[in-house]
Amino acid sequence: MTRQIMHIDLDAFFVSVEQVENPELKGKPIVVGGRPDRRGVVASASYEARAFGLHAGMPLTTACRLCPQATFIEGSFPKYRSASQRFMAILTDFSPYLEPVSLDEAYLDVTGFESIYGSIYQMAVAIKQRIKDELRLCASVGIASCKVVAKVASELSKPDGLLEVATGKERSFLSPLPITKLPGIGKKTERILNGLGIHTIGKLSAMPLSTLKSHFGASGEILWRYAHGIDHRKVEPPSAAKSISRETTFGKDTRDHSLLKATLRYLGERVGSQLRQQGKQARCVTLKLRYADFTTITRCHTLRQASNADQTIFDTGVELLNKALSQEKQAIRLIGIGVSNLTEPGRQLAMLDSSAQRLGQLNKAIDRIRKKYGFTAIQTGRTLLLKEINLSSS
Ligand code: TTP
Ligand code: MG
Repeated sequence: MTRQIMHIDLDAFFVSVEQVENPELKGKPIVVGGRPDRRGVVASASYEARAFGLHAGMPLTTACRLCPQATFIEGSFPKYRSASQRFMAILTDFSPYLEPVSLDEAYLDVTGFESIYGSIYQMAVAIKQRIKDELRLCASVGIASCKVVAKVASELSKPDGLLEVATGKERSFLSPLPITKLPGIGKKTERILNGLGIHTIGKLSAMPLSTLKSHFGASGEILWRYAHGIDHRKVEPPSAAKSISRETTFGKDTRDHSLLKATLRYLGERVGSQLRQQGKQARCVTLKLRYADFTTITRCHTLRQASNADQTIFDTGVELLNKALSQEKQAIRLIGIGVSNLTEPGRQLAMLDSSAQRLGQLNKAIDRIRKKYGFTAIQTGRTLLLKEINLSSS
């Protein structure tokens, strides 16, 4: 059966999120990445800025020289992450066969969905509309029988585009396009191919497989297949997380044990909360420390019984911390805590152990309050110390 794959990519993602927040920025050359006088590169440029030659990866100083009238924005990752989560949630509503590729890009396997939406094209129109209605963002969509052609189609349709390549037309669609449109062809491959007189995907597809292999080894065969519009890669939903962790860097290196423990409690509660959200328990707790001289250590402890209780995560973390502090006297720059070896909860065991059961109920109640009023709505005594300091963690 012929597959139907969609590739969806948001237009000028970081910039567009900024424009939603501040509509005055719409229709103007905007750059997200940092101030023009700082080191760093362009992360996202509005299409108006691209007209001046600006693109992702360009040094900010060059961007400023080419387009001094652009507005330069530092950007805020948590904001983009949250927009990305909402974007992916919309896509999951349309098909469970979702493969997120980056924050603003995903493949959907939509084979057979035409019976629900009338056609795959109509389905794509509905997806774009929901993204516009709910997020005020523009997405470009490519539809084809395989991933590589769907991706090339969505890129080509940008901005606010929708392009469907009919099954059987993959090769004729790709043929006139410059080789740089094919995923995987970077500057170096382009140079070599140009040296061989190859500038279009059509020319590339006419090359003998053996010649491509002799120049590019194993990736020569992938190039040859992509150029023919052949790509058997499946849309792979992400496998469940194997570990969960949180860490934070202190504004100033510290030796203050109370501060270290309060931070550990806070980070541990975030880990515990995510663990319970996923309906998992963990067997392994890991502490991470980075010292003033940047040496980094991790220490882990395997629990006798899997747990998702904040108290257990914290107690284990503190034990590991105390041991580490007794061995190394340097000030600490970063502290982190994580859990791994995740399992589905063994309810039977928890029922036998009434203290584990009580902890479980307590954590459930805390999670409910936090879901309603925000994470810091309820705080354990130890983390109150942190009220004075920045609670951000990554
Ligand atoms: P892209 O989808 O590559 O770029 P874009 O969404 O800004 O523009 P387009 O309309 O062409 O899709 O990347 C998505 C986001 O990822 C982008 O907004 C910023 C971030 N990013 C970087 O931080 N650095 C980079 O080098 C690139 C390419 C993207
Ligand atoms: Mg994008």
